[in-house]
Amino acid sequence: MSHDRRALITGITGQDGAHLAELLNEKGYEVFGLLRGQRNARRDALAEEFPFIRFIEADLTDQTSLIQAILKSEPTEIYNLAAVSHVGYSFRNPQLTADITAKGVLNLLEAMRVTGFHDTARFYQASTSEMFGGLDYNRPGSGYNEDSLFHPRSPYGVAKLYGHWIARNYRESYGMFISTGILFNHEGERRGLEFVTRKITHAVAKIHLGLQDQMTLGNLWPKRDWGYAGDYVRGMWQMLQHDEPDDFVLATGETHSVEEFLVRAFAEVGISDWRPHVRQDSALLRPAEVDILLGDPSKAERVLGWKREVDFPGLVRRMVRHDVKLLSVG
Ligand code: NDP
Ligand code: GDR
Repeated sequence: MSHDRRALITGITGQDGAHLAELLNEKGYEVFGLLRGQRNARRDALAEEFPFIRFIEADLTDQTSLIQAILKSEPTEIYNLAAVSHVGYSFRNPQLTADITAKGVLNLLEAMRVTGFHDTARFYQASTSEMFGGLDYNRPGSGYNEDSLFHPRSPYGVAKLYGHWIARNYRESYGMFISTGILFNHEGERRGLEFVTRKITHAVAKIHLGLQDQMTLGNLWPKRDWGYAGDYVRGMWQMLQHDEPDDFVLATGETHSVEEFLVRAFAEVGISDWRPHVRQDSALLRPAEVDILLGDPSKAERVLGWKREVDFPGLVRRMVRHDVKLLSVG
């Protein structure tokens, strides 16, 4: 193997996978990406955008394939970003969510042990603010930190909590270099259209261009701590460069409602009377909602020197502008 820094990324076809692949390539890593399925529709687009990625076929639910992936890539760092990551989908597919988002983490950690890479490779686990749940009793006024109580509110959150604890358990039991990033929502122009921010900016761009008139949403009042994905993958990398493995919250320290995001997105294209363009559908409500999330990133700022660069207005602006440009071309 030529490079002395080799990263294996699971979830390469997702939002964070693309941002991280780009960052690690800039830093001189050889980047390997796990691709699942017989024919992954994202493969060609990714290969065109990032010709440096070396794809390896494997699935988090198939341990033999994970062992092969590690043997082929001989990674110095593994970033486990793969998951069923949509909260609403996890309510409809709870068992699949447990198999991938929870047990998939164990499969990958065991694959590291079987191959002996647990001694040398560093491991990042993509944990989430959804583990906190946003309830009154466990919510510190200053925002959730690494020591806050967990109370997940969805099959996704529960599965991620297993992933978080099995990762910590392997760190404590086998002395592995495993860091978990408890990341609050992060968005951007690469966000999947099934998540509310991108769904909004894409629809606002279409409305602006006269390609559609209305969008359909669920609850508008939930609040999230929304940052930019590019800032957050930098934090993931910083966690694995630190002297010691640890757990870190990445967040902006601000919280805004879905409605605030919506209002700003419409304002970007000069629409102040947005209500005629938004319909609400109870089919988009979740059996349990996370009302409010606010994170306290002070540990990551202090220990890693992590700092987010994009603020909330900047995030909405870049997403709307990107989608207007994207749809204007087509
Ligand atoms: P995405 O939903 O965009 O990407 C999920 C990735 O997981 C896709 O590449 C998908 O591949 C892959 N995947 C799903 N199932 C399997 C499987 N069985 N085997 C292998 N790969 C699989 O997520 P994000 O990029 O937004 O997030 C990355 C990670 O960070 C996720 O674990 C998410 O839960 C977590 N997270 C995300 C936050 C956010 O705000 N974005 C915040 C906190 C945590 P395919 O294309 O084949 O479906
Ligand atoms: P979230 O993101 O559940 O926070 O999980 P999502 O964008 O799906 O929802 C945010 C809030 O918006 C409300 N909402 C809608 N959501 C979607 N997807 N579609 C809609 O039409 C809609 N209308 C209103 C939701 O009810 C919710 O309150 C994301 C994922 O990336 C997780 O993987 C990650 O762990 C967390 O962020 C942190």
